[in-house]
Amino acid sequence: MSSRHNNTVVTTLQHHIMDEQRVHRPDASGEFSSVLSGITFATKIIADQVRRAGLMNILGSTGQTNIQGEVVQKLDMIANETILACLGYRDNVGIMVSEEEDEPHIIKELDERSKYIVLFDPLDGSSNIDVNVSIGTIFSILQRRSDGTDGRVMDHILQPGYNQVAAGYVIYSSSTVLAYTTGHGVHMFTLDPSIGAFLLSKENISMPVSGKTYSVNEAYKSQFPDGVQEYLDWTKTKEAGYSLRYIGSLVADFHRTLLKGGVFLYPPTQKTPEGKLRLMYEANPLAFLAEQAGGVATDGRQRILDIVPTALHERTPLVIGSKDETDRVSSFWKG
Ligand code: AHM
Ligand code: MG
Repeated sequence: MSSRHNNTVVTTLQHHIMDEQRVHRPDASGEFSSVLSGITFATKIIADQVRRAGLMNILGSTGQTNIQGEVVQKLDMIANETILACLGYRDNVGIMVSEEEDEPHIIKELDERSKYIVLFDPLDGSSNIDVNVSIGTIFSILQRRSDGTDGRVMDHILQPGYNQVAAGYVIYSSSTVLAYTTGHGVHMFTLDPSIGAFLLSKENISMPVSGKTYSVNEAYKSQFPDGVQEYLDWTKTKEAGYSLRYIGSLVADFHRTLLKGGVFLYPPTQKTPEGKLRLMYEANPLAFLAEQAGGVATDGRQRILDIVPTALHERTPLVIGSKDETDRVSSFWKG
């Protein structure tokens, strides 16, 4: 469903989700669209808060309280509470899992009505907030399992990434952009702040098959496995001719890799032998998007989406990006 404006077709995210449901899930009840629209509503509020972040510091008299005497909260806590508030009252969401909280939020008993489990990193890359660098929200949606759980909450949550029914991210940057997939391609929307709507900007995105950009925190090189170090040495040879781009904000580094190609790596280090990034709400959703766009995501050993999680906040090494570039990393490092 789209509108025509000056001979240009304008499609809102809401309409896009409804159209997708009509084509791919004609029997759908609309509950799933309602979960997605809850998330997008929250991200509009977060985008507004991110834009005001600098002002909040100015308005806060001591750094502790703002001009109304309210406590100035950290933006990542605001983002967390915003998502919980926007999704918590929806009948169809049973459980929410946030990077900011140790335990899952059990909102309702999982049943036919409240069958969705939403996992999210409310504000990824938050160390970049104070320096005006892009940050983002990442989300993953699972459905409760229909068998073999005896009602155990963790069994419903700890599902491999290939079970995701949707995933996406929002990047708060020069513009606010949302990318999502439900397993039928990756679609991108740009927020028009004047009307408060996400408008379709790119449909069925393909990640370039190759791209001579690698993205890694190379300061840790001496701590990386030998194969990764050899790969990084190779990127600097004349024949390779690569460029390095590293923002230190996963959503921003992934967004660039999705559109321009290349590879992002966060390998194991001596300090973080399991990797730093979280499987369930960072690696899994981005891996789903990468694969839907024709890219690849592994932990060096296996496909990210095949990993069976054993803990809520489990970490994983991550190699994600263009097919040729991730293959190249694998030819040096087997994980
Ligand atoms: P966060 O979820 O606490 O923000 O940490 C995750 C971030 C990612 O956005 C980014 O890719 C990575 O940490 C950067 O880590 P480092 O500073 O070690 O390079
Ligand atoms: Mg994060």
